[in-house]
Amino acid sequence: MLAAPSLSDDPPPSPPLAWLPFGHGESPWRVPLRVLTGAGGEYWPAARVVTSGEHGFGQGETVAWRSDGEHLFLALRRPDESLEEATERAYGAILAALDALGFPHLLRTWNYFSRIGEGEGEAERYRAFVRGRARAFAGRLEAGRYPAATAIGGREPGLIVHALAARDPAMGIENPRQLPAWRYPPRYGRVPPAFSRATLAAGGLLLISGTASVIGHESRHPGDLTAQFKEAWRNLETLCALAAERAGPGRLRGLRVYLREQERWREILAHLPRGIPFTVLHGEICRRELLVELEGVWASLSSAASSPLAADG
Ligand code: 3EB
Repeated sequence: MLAAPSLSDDPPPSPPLAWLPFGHGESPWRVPLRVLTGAGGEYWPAARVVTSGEHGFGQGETVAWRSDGEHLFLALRRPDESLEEATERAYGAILAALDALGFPHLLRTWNYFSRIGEGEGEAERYRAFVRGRARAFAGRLEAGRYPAATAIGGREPGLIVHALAARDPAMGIENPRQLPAWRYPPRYGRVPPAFSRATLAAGGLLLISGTASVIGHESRHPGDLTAQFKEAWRNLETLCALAAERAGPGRLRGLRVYLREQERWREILAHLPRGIPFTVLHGEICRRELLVELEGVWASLSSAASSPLAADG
């Protein structure tokens, strides 16, 4: 069973499914964003003994992987001079690794690249990323089976993709306050984004996508950080409530907050709920008017009870 990740300053003592240090550096496992406040990394506990390796694919793609036999974590880093092509190749390599290693169900991805809002119209880098991902998914994954996702801009060159996959399928969860991203109208891009608002993994872990102040398909509260935070929070809570209908009561186990204007992190602190570990990271949200994005993992209490982390809450 997939256990909730923990925010931590140090790598865990026993080999984890994944240890993702925050901040800049060479490793493909790094989340290449500056910590504004909070823990220095995130670890995903392993259910069993961990194996790891690297998979090479055509055109120089290398995917680093770690697995505990039930779940697979992948990390890939590559140049992004042509972001659409880079993304298509990256996802092609990831899907090939899932096939080769026997974890067919993609639960969650994180995508980091620089200058996400650069370029006008279809030339915008975020849209190029969206098209590349759609091309890789075409014929292999359909709406309703898309992974949860985050796509966030950083300062480091290159495309970094982290992905979590399972042997068992997960359920895509959509937010009734928002249009599914794959139904976004063409004003946000000729090709709509292929991600689910959340996925509920077997065993009761909800992996919540990057969640912003979007209602329907429209950004709300442009320029108002506090109001955006509160709207995004309501979106996040809505997804947790839907998960609880399926998996029983639970709680949020950890939050990442991505903030566009790094000097404003103190304004966020007042709004963060007590008792939920969080880290605030400096990141550019894909729409220019959005100042903040949230993501988190929610776990049903029954899943928490069998998790190695149950004692530390
Ligand atoms: C939104 O709600 C904000 O393209 O993978 C959030 C999370 C967003 C993931 C993605 C985009 C993605 O549309 C943007």
